[in-house]
Amino acid sequence: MMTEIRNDWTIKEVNTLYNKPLLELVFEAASVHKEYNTPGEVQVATLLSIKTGGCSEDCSYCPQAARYNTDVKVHKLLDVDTVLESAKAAKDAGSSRFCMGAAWREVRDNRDFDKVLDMVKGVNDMGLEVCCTLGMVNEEQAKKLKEAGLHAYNHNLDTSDEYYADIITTRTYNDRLDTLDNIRKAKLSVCSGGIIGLGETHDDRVKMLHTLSTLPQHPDSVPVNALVPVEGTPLENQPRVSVWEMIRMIATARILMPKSRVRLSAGRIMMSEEEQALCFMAGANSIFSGEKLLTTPNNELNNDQKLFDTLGIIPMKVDKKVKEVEQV
Ligand code: SAM
Ligand code: DTB
Ligand code: SF4
Repeated sequence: MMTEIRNDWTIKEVNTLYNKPLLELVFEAASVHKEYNTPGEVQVATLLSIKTGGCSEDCSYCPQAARYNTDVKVHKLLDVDTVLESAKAAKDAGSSRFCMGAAWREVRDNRDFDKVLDMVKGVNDMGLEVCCTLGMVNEEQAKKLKEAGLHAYNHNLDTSDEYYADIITTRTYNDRLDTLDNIRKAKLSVCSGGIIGLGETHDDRVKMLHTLSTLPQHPDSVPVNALVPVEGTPLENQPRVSVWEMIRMIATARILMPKSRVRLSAGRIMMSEEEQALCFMAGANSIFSGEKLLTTPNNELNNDQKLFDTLGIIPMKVDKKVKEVEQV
């Protein structure tokens, strides 16, 4: 019998899973992963910052907030052609998903949004899965993005409801959940996850995983980021999280949300090949590849291809179906 897909997990159950002995947890996650996905298939996504820096928000981890003094090179929205060239290069290099990020608090109905809609159309026409992360959106904007050909929208919960106000004061957890609702209503694929290493407790991680896995539908993708501490941000001196904590998060997410793509996201550049292999074993089946995430360095595609060869991993093909994840 297949392990059932559930969105009625209790905090206690999530807590018990999260606190299992690590190897037992990884073994269970690997078994669930094998039931629902093709192990050895990993999605390769490429990120591009289409509008960098100058953001009005105060997310304490983010180098793009205008109020912090960081080295980020601020630029306004890129031209459509420049973005399409980047998308083509990503496709040629073997990426199947192209994700465009903008340092905006929210989408506004103006000419910049029209330009983003053109970018979405162009990238979709290339046959790539297009993803955007543009801050908060209302239902009408989400629908416009969908009509332009957008496949997925990334909007992270980042941490627990309780810890959120310690990290960001310029918006609330409910604002985040409302945007996730709007994305779902527009029938876009939902991408939502979080960051570890913000100074949160284990309970905060458990609560975030509980919130994600009890949404009306599991997010289709769940990025797990390790904080990249950036000079000039309030979290610049946060100690690096141990790789074991990343593995624990990935494995727990995999068991809670068997069909979602669990993405080993920021922080991968700090990991050895062996450490990454353990993350794949624990159920991670998506990565960002390419020399940059949004503003910080990332693993080069060439090296990732070598690692894939070593581990016998095959890059996932484009899949534009929005999964209707059946829930009980
Ligand atoms: N402005 C939009 C928003 O906040 O949703 C989109 C871009 S924002 C940079 C996308 C995500 O990047 C954030 O939600 C956060 O999870 C992640 N992020 C930003 N800075 C990070 C850092 N220094 N380390 C790890 N993840 C980070
Ligand atoms: C996600 O969860 N991680 C990516 C993507 N979604 C947009 C962003 C990570 C950003 C890391 C810091 C930077 O490069 O600016
Ligand atoms: Fe702005 Fe997004 Fe960075 Fe927050 S995470 S400061 S909203 S770009």
